[in-house]
Amino acid sequence: MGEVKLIATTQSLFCARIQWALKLKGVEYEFIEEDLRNKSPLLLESNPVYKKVPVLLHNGKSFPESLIILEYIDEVWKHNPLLPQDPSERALARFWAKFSDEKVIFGAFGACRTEGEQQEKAKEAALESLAFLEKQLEGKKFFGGEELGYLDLVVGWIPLWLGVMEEIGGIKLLEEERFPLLHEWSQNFHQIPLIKECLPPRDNLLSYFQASISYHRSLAAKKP
Ligand SMILES: N[C@@H](CCC(=O)N[C@@H](CS)C(=O)NCC(=O)O)C(=O)O
Repeated sequence: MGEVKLIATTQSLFCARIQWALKLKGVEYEFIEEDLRNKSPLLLESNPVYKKVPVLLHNGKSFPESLIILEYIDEVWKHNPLLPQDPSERALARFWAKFSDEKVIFGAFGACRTEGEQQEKAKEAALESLAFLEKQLEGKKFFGGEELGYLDLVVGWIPLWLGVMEEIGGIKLLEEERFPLLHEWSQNFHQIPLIKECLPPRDNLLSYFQASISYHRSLAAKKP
């Protein structure tokens, strides 16, 4: 199937989902750690458009954008399918993945990095987005049904990354009483050995988000 390399950082939630997918498929790969403060020529050549990680290198080609990479992996290594086989379910899984990346991640980060009245507004919006995800779990163990699937990997940042953002932001979004299904899913997902294997140490994430949230708050404080 050819050599597989992943340009990534250990702290990135977008990169973790690719590692999980490769592990679920049993694909051997080389992890190339990128320094995002001093981007390597390899990253700049492999993803000249966005210059972001993750990038998957396979058979002389480079594939950026984590959702696209997940689909590519699923098409090349067909065993342990990630996306649903039914076209309508597949389309909906893609819809919720896009929603999660565009609304939930940035909504949650927005709620954690703001303060005061702005934070209240951002929190309301983030809670509304999380409620949509909660509904997707009704009657299911995983977003993919009985087995882990594409959408589980996409929202797999929630158990660790959201917890860290909440801690630094000083707010709680994923309350157990409000989101019982997401809460239970988070706990189950986090305990899966293959998932745990690729999680960055919590302390690293804490210092990473501490710096990022302090930076955003200082910018906001300077605004007239
Ligand atoms: N939509 C992209 C987002 C990737 C992304 O934002 N990666 C961050 C790391 S978490 C990055 O490379 N940032 C570097 C930069 O913005 O210059 C994906 O799904 O792959």
